Amino acid sequence: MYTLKSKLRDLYDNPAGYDIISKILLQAGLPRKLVFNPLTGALPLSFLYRLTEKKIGSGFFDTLLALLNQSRDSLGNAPHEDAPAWWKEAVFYQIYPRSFMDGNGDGIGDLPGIIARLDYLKDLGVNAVWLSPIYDSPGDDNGYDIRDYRKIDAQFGTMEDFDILLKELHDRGMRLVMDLVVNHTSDEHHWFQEALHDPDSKYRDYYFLQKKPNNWTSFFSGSAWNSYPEQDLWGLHLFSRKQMDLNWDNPGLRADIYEMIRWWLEKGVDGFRLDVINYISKAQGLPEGDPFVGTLMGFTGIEHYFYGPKLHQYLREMQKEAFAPFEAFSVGETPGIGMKMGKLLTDPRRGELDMMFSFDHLETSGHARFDIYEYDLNYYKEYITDWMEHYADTSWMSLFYDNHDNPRMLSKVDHTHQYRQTLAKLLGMIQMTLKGTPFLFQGQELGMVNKQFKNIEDLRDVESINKYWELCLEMPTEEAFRRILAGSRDHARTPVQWTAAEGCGFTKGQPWLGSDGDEVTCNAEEQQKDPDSVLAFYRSLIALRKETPAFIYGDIHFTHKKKEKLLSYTRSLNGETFYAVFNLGAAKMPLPGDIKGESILSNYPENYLKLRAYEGRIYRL
Ligand code: ISL
Ligand code: CA
Repeated sequence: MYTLKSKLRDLYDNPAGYDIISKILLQAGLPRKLVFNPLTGALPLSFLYRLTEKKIGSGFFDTLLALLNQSRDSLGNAPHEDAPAWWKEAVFYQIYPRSFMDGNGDGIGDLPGIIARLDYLKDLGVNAVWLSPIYDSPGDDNGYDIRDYRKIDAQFGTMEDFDILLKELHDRGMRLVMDLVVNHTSDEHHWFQEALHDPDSKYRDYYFLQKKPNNWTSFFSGSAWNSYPEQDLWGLHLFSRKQMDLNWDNPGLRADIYEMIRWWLEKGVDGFRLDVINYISKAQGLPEGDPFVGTLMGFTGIEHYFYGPKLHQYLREMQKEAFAPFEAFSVGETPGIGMKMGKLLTDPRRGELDMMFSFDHLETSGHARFDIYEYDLNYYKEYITDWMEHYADTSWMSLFYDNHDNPRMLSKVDHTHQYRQTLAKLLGMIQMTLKGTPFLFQGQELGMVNKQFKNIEDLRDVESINKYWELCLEMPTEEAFRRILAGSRDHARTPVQWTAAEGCGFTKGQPWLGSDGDEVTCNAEEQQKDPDSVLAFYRSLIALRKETPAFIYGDIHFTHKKKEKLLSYTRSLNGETFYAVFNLGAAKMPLPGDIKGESILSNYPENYLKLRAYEGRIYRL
């Protein structure tokens, strides 16, 4: 049993303990280096308790100890050889279908639109697509609220369009990974409708419908409970009011989900990205959330489901029942999961997930998504060094900066966009040469940046809109809007900038979410013709990665670990070695003295004796 007398070091030996304590300390704004300092390990947990009591409160420590005493999984640390797999060799491209390409002029991207742009993806060199949800949905959260798992949403097209898309992708040597949203369904799903209206329905227990709510809050503002006065019931929704959480403790629900997964895999889909998959197991009886944890993390109740008691069990079951028979690929979206818990989820010997998306690198220490601050890439250096050394020894890492839930990394690092092209190329160079599987998000290859939305009417995202009105209760509207601009998911959701034309070459109609005119200077059509463009650079980078096994399976070794703002590492395999060096800041710095070999790629035109602002170089030794 862990108690307040346990040494921090012993708590750190528990994967959940390690991740939670480091998360709390980082959240509190301590530098990564300090958090991971071995000297603090000899202190007892009570020291942290005394140190923080006034701010943290004993409830937090009770919660922490309960979580640790419940999760006794330990890590087998023996590193292993990487077994080859297509998804380790792939470069993924995430398509957010509403915003990728509109085929019929209604202003909303669709499947025929995607099909029309497949040659663009082929030319870019990516060989796997992750497609965000295209299933039938009322669209409260742009498709992450599914009404029918086996139907294509009419605004995206038909099942016939889908079959064509899958075939056309496969014909071009590309794989298709779909989005699997099984933590919740739309409240319009027939399971929920029957559950709500028929007390004897077998679906009643598929959801959390009960007489009283608890104090949990929703990720999209307010309480996590809907009241249904006619039925005298409350229903749990961690996300929007129309996204009702599924009760995974019900075996019938799990069987239905696995059958649905197999149905898609039988169609020939290559795998799934599993939406908030770490939230599926909720603590028995849905206990009240600790107020301190709620304030610190921004969401009350999260400790009772972000790493729930049966998570590992359900993932193993899903792997066995649905994925394994098809040798299908799985990548979990796992917000809040840190490095060590992540290892438990993705160590290939445990049979749970192939890969996961951790989000620990998306904000620097002490910051959250809606804070206004500039991202210091030195934080990424510390993060990635740590993960490569202590996670990638047993698990295969996903590498990404952007997705449909976050502002563009390019803009987070450089608010003024002074270094736009250089920085876009630098990020790509790092992503393509680290060990792991790169996931590009649409538009990243063009250097697309955050949008200059003018006011809340310009935004469409349920999260931004709810949060805006919540913030307006506490601060002037201008300030509330500034905060929303810092973190809005809509920055990533504007149409892909295909051409300079009105509608960005994305639509002949009125786009569902407008651009701000940036397409005039940044678009695919112009960049196709320009050998110095971000697009051309990504094309070379992807080609380099695909033709160089050392960048895929090669060992990684970091150099100059203590030098601020310098990220440098070697990749080597079968006698072939590459050396990558990156200046992570705007100030010039001397070239590291240990550079040898021939420079094969740089984001600056000619060689120079220093590393310029955000300059990166790759050498072949
Ligand atoms: O917005 C967040 C919390 O404030 C993010 O953490 C995000 O909700 C989280 O990463 C989960 O995202 C996924 O599930 C959501 C959906 O809205 C996102 O688009 C999806 O990627 C609910 O399905
Ligand atoms: Ca359309």
